[in-house]
Amino acid sequence: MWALPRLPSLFQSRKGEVDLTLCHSERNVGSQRQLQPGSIGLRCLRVLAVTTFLTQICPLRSARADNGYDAWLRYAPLTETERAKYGSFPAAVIVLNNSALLHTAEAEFIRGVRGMLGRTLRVEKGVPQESSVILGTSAELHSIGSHLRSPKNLSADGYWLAKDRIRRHDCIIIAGSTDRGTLYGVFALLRKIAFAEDLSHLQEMQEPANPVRWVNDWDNLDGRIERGYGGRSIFFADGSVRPDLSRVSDYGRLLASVGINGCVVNNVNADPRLLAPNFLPQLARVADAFRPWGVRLGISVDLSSPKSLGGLDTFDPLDPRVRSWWKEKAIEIDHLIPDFAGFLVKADSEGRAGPSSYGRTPADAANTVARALQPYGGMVMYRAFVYDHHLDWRNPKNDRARAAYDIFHPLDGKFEDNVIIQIKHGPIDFQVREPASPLLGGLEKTSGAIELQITQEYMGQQRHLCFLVPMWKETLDFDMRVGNHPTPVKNIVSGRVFHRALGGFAGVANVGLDANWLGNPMAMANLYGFARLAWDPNLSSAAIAYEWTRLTLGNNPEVDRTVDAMLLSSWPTYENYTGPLGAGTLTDILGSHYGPGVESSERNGWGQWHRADHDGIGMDRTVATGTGYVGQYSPEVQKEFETLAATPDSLLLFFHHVSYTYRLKSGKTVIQHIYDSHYEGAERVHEFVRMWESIRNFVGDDERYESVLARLKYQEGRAIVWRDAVCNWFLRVSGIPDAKSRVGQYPNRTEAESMQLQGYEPVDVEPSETASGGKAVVCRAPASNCAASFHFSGAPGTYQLNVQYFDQNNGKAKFRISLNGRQLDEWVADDTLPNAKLGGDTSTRRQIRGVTLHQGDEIRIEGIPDGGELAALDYLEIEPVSK
Ligand code: GCW
Repeated sequence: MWALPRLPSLFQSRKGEVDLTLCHSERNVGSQRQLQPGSIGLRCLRVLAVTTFLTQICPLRSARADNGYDAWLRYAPLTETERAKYGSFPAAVIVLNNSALLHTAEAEFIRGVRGMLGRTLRVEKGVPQESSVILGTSAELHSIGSHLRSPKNLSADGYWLAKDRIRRHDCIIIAGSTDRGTLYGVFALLRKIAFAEDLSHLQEMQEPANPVRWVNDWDNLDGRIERGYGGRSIFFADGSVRPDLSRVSDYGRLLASVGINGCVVNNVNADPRLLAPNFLPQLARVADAFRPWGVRLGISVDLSSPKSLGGLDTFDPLDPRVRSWWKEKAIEIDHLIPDFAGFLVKADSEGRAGPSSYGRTPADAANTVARALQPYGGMVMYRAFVYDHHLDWRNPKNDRARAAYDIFHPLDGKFEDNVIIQIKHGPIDFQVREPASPLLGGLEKTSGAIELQITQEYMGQQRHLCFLVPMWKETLDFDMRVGNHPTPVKNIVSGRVFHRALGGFAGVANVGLDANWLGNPMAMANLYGFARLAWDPNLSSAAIAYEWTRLTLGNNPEVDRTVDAMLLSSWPTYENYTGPLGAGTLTDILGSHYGPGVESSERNGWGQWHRADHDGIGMDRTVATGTGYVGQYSPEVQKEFETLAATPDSLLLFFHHVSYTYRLKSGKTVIQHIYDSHYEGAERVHEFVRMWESIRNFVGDDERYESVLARLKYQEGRAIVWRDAVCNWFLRVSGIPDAKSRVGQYPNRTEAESMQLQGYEPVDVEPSETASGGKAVVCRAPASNCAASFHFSGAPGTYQLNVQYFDQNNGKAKFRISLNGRQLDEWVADDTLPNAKLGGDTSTRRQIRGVTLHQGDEIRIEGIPDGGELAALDYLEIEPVSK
């Protein structure tokens, strides 16, 4: 009998004992909670003591299980000790106006306080008659006390939190510059309560650094999401807006809680149908769902719409008929969505239509659309991601990295005031390491926004832990030295450096219908971190990690320490086992952008070249001998990158072509760094698993605990796939062996093709480095059940068995492994990895821990194919368990 992989049963701990914590009614908040007499938790304990029919009598556990939906807004009950700090917390809340936003703020505040402090606040009107929480705008505060004034005038969306006496009553004031600011203040105060902060001297003012704090979602009208890894669209299905928009409203809540004020809901590869007269009312429903949360709706538009949708014979932005078409469209939209945020435009890029068809510039196009929106306060976010993807790779002077600056810098000052140039943070495309895009320092008379990618397209697609805040911080802190002055990117995009009224952040989020939004609860740290940086780019990575961990996993110091350490080292770790020294993510750039594919970026027009060959690696982008890209930076920055001597190791291969034996500043050769970093990265992921396991008893929620653990174990195996593929490719191409004799030598492995095969047949895998020894075995018809076996010949002892197999996405093959005829494990290869082929995307590891082996033992792996999936095996590794 084949069984699906087993999760631990609800009331069974890993040791097979009954887990008492699971019956805890307040289990989300960690281990420090005390059971109260008569509490459900204590009742459960009693019940557990007398019965074995646990699941029938203590069903609370699953009801409380956290599936990640509430993300950082869990409002989990504080401990009694923590609650004691809020003994004198007001019992009433007074709301100073009647707007929809303040109703939201009031309801949210009551919800949060009820969850964390267990009290339900009364709603009162007018001046306080008792100790109260006051919600309103700074202007409205005067109506209840003329002395109530925020320390300075708040800018848009800012808020003031204070403790003050009003008519002899101690009150807590949450006052925004606008209603939206008040809502943000509510969320900020709730965060403080979640952290169990003392509020007795509350006095804080906050203003966002950036006026534009938007997310972009790349959703298609059929419900698929481009580069989305968290399920299907929350906005669209089957060509229309979904009938039920409750997820949109909950998304609005999540976004508002961290200060996001705009959301573009459809793919930048836009479908013109979105602007059709019968579609706009549907979009108005989305705007309605967002509005109570202060999130304005924006949409991506296809510049060919006047022709493809409007029936004109042109979409030339300078044609008067095209201009009128956009004006009419803007009127139509304003009628339905009065607070419309604006249009996002991808044009002349990756096959999208654009002004170049008529010999016009991006400024011509952006301005035509911007003028149409101007009367209604809408903006145009025009993406600088414009490049030729048919570049001639044979020409060493060609360089995709140059494109954004070459195209947009000459247009500086030619854009309308409501145009913002949205610039990807690096000059290529969300690679694991890139320098800051020179265009971020190249627009002085035009507003700009930095585009960051929250969805982990090149960063492990949410299956790998990769906290991106430290990477984003490097770009935000990158000093462009414009005019020889300190000009960090964060101060340019905020508008401060060049005195622009607009500017800010756009983050590609791509949330989906999965319960936890992004497909992995840990990935939500990136959405949280993006928003917090958009609000305040001076926050440190550590502070953001700390906030997120406490809000998501509770206030347990052990959990905080461990998870923060994992988060903060996860990006360098991912970099280590994927793309070293600025060479880019060495992934399959022609396909999924997921697994290793070192060679895929070469000899094609996409321009993500690293130019690795027999002699060396790296793109020469210098002014002296290379593509001249370095010349796009200010003179002082040029000095950092023009010479080998000055360039930091981390970006060496982005800027220079060097031999494999070139010695880095670290003292290592390039090739040895490539080998070592891949081994270090894989080893670190192994530690992540151990770290997560060490906090099992404190995380306090089995569903989340298990799902994160499963992902980390998967990542542990994947890091080895990456390590081996990249190292073997470089070994083959450079011919230089690993000084530590690891690469290409795997003494604990038995290749499947060298086992005794029944029904299985060997096949070559392409590219060859994505399978051990370049080969796998597959179970093909007429066989319907295959086996590979061999006899163990090593020293007797305890081992971990690692079965390397391929989990294609076109079937659900089954595997079983047995020792001397006794089954050790069985599983179904039912993951939905982004490929149907054997190779770097699908190679997966199954670990079986703690197996005792003696010489001559027979190990047998059986596979049953399903659909197109051929139960393919790569190798078995018998790993000694370290003492
Ligand atoms: O990185 C590339 C992605 C495309 C995306 C494009 C872009 C929406 O692979 O899927 O298209 O960037 O940013 O426009």
